[in-house]
Order: sequence, then C-alpha cells, then structure tokens
Amino acid sequence: MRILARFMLSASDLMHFPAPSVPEIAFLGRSNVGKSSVINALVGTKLARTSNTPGRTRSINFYEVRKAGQPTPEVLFADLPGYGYAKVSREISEDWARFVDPYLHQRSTLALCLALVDSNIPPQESDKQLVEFLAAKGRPHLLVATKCDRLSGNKLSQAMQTLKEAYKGTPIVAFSAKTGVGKDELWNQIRSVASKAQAS
Ligand SMILES: Nc1nc2c(ncn2[C@@H]2O[C@H](COP(=O)(O)OP(=O)(O)OP(=O)(O)O)[C@@H](O)[C@H]2O)c(=O)[nH]1
Ligand SMILES: [Mg+2]
Repeated sequence: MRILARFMLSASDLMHFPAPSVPEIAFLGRSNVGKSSVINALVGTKLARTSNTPGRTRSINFYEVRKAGQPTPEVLFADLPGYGYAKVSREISEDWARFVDPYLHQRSTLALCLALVDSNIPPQESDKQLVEFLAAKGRPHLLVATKCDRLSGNKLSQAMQTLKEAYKGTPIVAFSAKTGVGKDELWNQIRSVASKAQAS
C-alpha cells in the first residue's frame, strides 16, 4: 500500500499546533537517535530533515500521512526536538518547558508516543526519565531501538535483552532506517493504536 505524506507545519509554540484531527504519533528521543530517519523510513521518502549535527530539529514538525486513494489522513506524525545533548541543553530545556511538555500533557489527539533509544549504547538516564514520565501521564508508548543495523547477531540480542531489563514491561521494536528492519512491525503498532483511538 502506497503511503502519501506531506509536511504540514513546524510549531515552537502551543498556539501554532495544527487543530486536533486524526490520531497523532509522536517521535521522541535524544538528539541524533534517529527520529527523523524513522519517520522517513516509515513513509518511504525523505520527508524529515536528518543530520549528523545533534539538536537540529528544534520545533515540533507535523506531517500528515495518508494511504493513497484515501480522502483523509490516517495519522499525523509529530517529530519532536531531541533532548540530552549537552552543547545545546539549555536551549533544549527551554523548548521543552515552552511547548514540548505542554504538548505531551495536553494534546488530545496524541495516540502513541514512540520513545526512540539507540540500540548501540547502554540505557540512558534521560531516556528512562522520558519513559517514566509517559507512564506516569498514562500516555501509551513503546520503545523503538534504533540503528540496529550497526549490531550483528549476538550483539543485537544482547542489546535488546539489556533494554528489556531496563524498561520492564514496555514493548520494544528493533528498528533500522537503513535496512527497513522493524518497519512493518512499527506500522502494525501504529495502525492498531490509531484505529482504536479513532473508534473511541
Ligand atoms: N546506521 C544507521 N544510521 C542511522 C539510522 N537512523 C539514523 N541514522 C543516522 O543518525 C544520524 C541522526 O539521524 P536523525 O534522523 O537526523 O536523528 P534525529 O533524532 O532526528 O536528530 P535531531 O533532530 O538532531 O534530534 C544521521 O546521521 C542518520 O543518518 C539507522 O537506522 N542506521
Ligand atoms: Mg531530527
């Protein structure tokens, strides 16, 4: 099935978020973890800007995603600014207080938060804080272990086991934007949550 996706708008203020409509999927994670790359892999085009420079995405970028032939979007994707990068941490915490935190607290159509963690590095305190925050707020969420193409066989199984232990009870999808591993599984999760949200 062909996916059509388009950039809607970039918001760094509550006032500029798009009007709530279809279920929304938020992509969260440390700077450089691969949020924009996961979005691009899911939609199959270079929609979101990716970069080697951590902290590049500094606003919430909203994308409209629809199945070809359908009149209305299926979901919105929200690419959030990254956290945890020391060099720009002051600006990022200001962004967080000004519009990311309110977004996560208040957004009525937010159906699923994808907490991206790098499968190549040990569990990070900042990621744990995010997942705890989402759990405390009752926001449905799952972990996406990114860049798993960089790990082979045993190393990948070990990394996934370590993540499972660190984030007990949170579902995890191993993902690579490079090879497409995890793409179908992640779409299934997104669609399952989105159809439930739309039915309720
Ligand atoms: N090998 C590999 N590299 C990846 C993968 N996903 C992303 N990268 C690389 O990681 C870097 C960061 O990717 P982005 O998608 O820009 O990361 P981001 O989380 O959006 O970064 P910020 O917007 O700065 O927070 C880029 O150089 C990507 O090419 C992956 O699955 N495999
Ligand atoms: Mg980005």
